Amino acid sequence: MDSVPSSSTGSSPVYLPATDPILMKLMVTGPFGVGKTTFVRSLSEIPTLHTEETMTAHGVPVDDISRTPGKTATTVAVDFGRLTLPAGDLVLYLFGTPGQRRFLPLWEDLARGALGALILADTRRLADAFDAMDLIEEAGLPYTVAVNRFPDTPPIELDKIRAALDLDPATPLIECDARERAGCLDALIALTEHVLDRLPQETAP
Ligand SMILES: Nc1nc2c(ncn2[C@@H]2O[C@H](COP(=O)(O)OP(=O)(O)O)[C@@H](O)[C@H]2O)c(=O)[nH]1
Ligand SMILES: [Mg+2]
Repeated sequence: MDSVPSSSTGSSPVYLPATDPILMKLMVTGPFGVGKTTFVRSLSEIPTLHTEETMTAHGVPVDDISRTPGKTATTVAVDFGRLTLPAGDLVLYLFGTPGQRRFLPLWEDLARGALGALILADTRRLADAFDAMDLIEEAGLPYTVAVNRFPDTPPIELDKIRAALDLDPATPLIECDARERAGCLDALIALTEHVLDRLPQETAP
């Protein structure tokens, strides 16, 4: 690949490939506390942009942190990161959304121009993913569901999760740990392939 030097660690800034890369805007969405910010942070090859605000007692009635007791901040606008896929010709711009319904107007802005979405789900409260699935389906975007593995969850059975979420057989469903880059990368590659498969031929790169 004809490109300027890039990082293989995924943690330091890189330049875009010198060849004409294909740019793709993707959303990373799902309920509050499911691991969206962690996911974008794990994958980005540039320093990520976050809009995290400290959670205070005012949020207690509306933001349930019982499943993520270590969570002290919440996204109020966007997480932003960038990832060049290993082949080097596809550059993904990742836009992580807030999880709470009260940020819906922002969410709609973030969806503009996106080609697909990764929806994170937590098996301890699977039904919370329906909100994001509804929004993404209304926006007409292809999506992939990634089940973020938390330590106190029973073994993940993807067949049962697929049935519980009533996923279309063509919708990719995979398991990851939002803190580990390799699994996050697999999730994003699955989404990217799904998006490319669904682009009309005349607009496909
Ligand atoms: N054990 C575990 N904790 C996670 C995982 N992903 C995120 N967390 C933690 O869960 C909390 C919520 O994550 P965050 O990324 O802020 O969720 P968001 O609200 O969806 O952006 C944080 O304290 C993370 O450190 C995971 O895969 N496993
Ligand atoms: Mg967040």
